[in-house]
Amino acid sequence: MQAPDTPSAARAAEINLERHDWVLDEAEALLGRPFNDLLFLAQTTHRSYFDPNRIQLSTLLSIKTGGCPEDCGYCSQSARHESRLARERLLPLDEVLEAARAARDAGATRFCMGAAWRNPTDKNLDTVLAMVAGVKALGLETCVTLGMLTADQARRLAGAGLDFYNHNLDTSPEFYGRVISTRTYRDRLETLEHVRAAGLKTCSGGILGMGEGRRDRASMLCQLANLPAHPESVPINLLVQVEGTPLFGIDALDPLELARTIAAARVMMPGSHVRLSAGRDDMSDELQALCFLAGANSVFYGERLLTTPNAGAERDLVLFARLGLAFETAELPGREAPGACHHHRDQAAGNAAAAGN
Ligand code: SAM
Ligand code: DTB
Ligand code: SF4
Repeated sequence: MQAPDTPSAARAAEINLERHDWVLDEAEALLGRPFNDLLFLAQTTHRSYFDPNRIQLSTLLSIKTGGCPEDCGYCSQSARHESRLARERLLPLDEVLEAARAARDAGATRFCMGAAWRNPTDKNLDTVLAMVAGVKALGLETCVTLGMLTADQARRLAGAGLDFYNHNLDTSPEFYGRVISTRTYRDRLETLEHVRAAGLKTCSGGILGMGEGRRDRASMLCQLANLPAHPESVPINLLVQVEGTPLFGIDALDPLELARTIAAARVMMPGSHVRLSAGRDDMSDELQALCFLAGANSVFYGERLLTTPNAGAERDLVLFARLGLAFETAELPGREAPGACHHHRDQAAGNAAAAGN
């Protein structure tokens, strides 16, 4: 019989736990473990919760671009920065549904609609509710990110059949004031409370590479993991540097810190989908592979994020085929499983063959 204090028993005790009592020193120590130990723990944890060779694909659409009154230092859409994108109107329903259909046909299972608002007005929300219903009817999971929500707005979104609400904590409470001044960390936590209370699934994560330190990354993960329920979806974005924003030109993050943060997110929120989110366009295939090994099991899939380019479906299908990664399917009635769709399988196989595999 194995003594309870052997390394393997200790390791077994480290995984399979969904905890909500992380303390900052502990999370920072996790992030700072020897790289191989951290990745092994993350991959072992990942395997006890998920099929390690399957990822979830979400496609983004900006339904209302630019002219945002908030001052988020990373964002191209703030009216307060020199980057100032042209302010556009809320897209018409038919354009949104056309984009959703294309995303579904390309293999995505979730369609995420983002609006450059501090918060939606009730009139705008009516329009979004129609979009949610229309996108759902196409057999896609739905996610929206519209800024701060009242409890009543969250309930109305749930009533329309919305699956996920995305609202990121973005960074640690300690670093937050260096990035955003127009809304508080508490405001963000309150919106997440409303989302949970309405019975919506939560999508919440943050951005790395904004000049924060490892302790900030650990602190952000503690905030997420210590929520009353782990967010079902945890997007980890790498800052996309946009000219004219205050964070443009900041030193790039060591890519291994991204892999470490993904691994720690996997260990701390073992049952959540961890999404390797913005920034993939500038990542090597090898760095992405390392992040999948660290436990990332979701990506934004498609040609664009909200206002900047994404890695693109063609490149992704080759990469997924090279890694033997299959797509997750949405458990929604009336939709064909993308992994089972001949078009994608053949396309991925053809692309991989062209890539010499
Ligand atoms: N306006 C709403 C809000 O901020 O609550 C929703 C849309 S906003 C663009 C959604 C999230 O995208 C932000 O919270 C941030 O985490 C992420 N994001 C925005 N610009 C980014 C950038 N340049 N690089 C990485 N992530 C970014
Ligand atoms: C999230 O965490 N990342 C997405 C989504 N949620 C809304 C947004 C990424 C935006 C990247 C910069 C841009 O395209 O404007
Ligand atoms: Fe506005 Fe959202 Fe951009 Fe902040 S992140 S400036 S709230 S669009």
